[in-house]
Amino acid sequence: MMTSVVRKLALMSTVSALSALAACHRDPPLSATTFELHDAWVRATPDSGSTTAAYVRFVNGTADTVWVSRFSSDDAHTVELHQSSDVAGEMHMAMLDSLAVAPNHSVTMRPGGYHLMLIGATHALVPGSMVRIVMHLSNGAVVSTSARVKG
Ligand SMILES: [Cu+2]
Repeated sequence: MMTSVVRKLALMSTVSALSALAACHRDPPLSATTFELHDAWVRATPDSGSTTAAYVRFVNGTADTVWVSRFSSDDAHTVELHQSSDVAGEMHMAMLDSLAVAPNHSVTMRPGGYHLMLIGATHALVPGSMVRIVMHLSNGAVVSTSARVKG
């Protein structure tokens, strides 16, 4: 699902310090029977920029793989799904079309791994405020989460 758009992480000041690569996090079977969004947070926008990253933990308690795609927010012009990776010692970001969450598994976005890029924030995202992020699931549902802005 990786697109041809690959950008050098060094160009993104908000995430240039990241180094760890996060992979799909495989959990033991969950008791939940639904698809849930947890622990969403956004890094505050830098003083001189309107681009930042957001992180969400996706918990798929259903019996089917769920693909998450088409992210948006009223607080940013564009929301893209990205994956950071280490390519020959250099950190890169790739834009993805969708994120697959296997049945009874979770995927945790974190610095250095999967993340959402909020591009063109419509206002400064200051610590303590909340950013609503909307996304579409492959089962047809449209879900959202409120992400807390952290400094
Ligand atoms: Cu990114």
